[in-house]
Amino acid sequence: MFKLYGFPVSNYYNMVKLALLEKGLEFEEVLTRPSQKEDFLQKSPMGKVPCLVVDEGPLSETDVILDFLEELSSDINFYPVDPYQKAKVKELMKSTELYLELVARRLLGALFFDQSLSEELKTEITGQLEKGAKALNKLLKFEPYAAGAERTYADIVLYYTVALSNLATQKVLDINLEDKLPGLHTWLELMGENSFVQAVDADQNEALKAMAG
Ligand SMILES: N[C@@H](CCC(=O)N[C@@H](CS)C(=O)NCC(=O)O)C(=O)O
Repeated sequence: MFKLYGFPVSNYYNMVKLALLEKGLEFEEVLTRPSQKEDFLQKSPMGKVPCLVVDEGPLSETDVILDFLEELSSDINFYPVDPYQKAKVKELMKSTELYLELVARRLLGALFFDQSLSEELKTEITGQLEKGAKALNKLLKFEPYAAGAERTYADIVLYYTVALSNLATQKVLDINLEDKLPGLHTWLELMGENSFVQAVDADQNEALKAMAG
C-alpha cells in the first residue's frame, strides 16, 4: 500500500490525496511536517511535503507524483489523450502554481502566524496577483471545469491552491479571488459537490481549526 507523507493543511498534500482517492488507489496517510532530518530527506530531498512512498521507493514533487499516478492503470484519467490538450492542462497547472500559489504563499506567514507585512510588500504582492489573475483568466475555461468539459489535474491543482490562497488574500489584502477570477465561485460549488473533495476538505478544515487553537 502507498504511504502519503504530509499534513492536511498543505495544499500540495491535498492535491495528491484527492488524486489517490479519485483513482481508487489504496494509501495510508503518515502525518508528517516538512523536516530537514536525514531520514525524511532520504524520502523527500528538499524536506518538503508531500512525499509518496510506493513499492519501488519514494517520490517527491507534487506534479511528478500526479504524473506517476496517471501512468498507473486506472479508469479515472486526469489528462486528455490529445497531446495539445494535455499540454494546455499542464500549462494551466503550471501557471496556477507559478502565478497564484507561489505569489499567495508569500502571505501564509501573515495568515497563520500573524506576521506583519510592510505596505510596500503588500503592494508588490497585489500587483503580482493582478498580473497572475489576468494570465489565468486567459487560460481558464470553466466549461464547466477549469480546462474545459472534462475534469483534469488542472481542477485539482486550482482547487487546493485557491483554498489556502483565498484565505490569505482575503485576510491580508482584502482581496477575494472570486472577484479576480470570473467563474471561480460557480466552479468551486461544482467541485464541492464531489464526495472525495468533501472528505479532503473536512480533514483540511479540522487541521486548520486545530492550528488556530
Ligand atoms: N515543489 C513542491 C512544493 C511543496 C511544498 O512547498 N510543500 C510545503 C507544504 S505546503 C512544504 O513542505 N514547505 C516546507 C519548505 O518549504 O521547506 C511540490 O510540488 O511538492
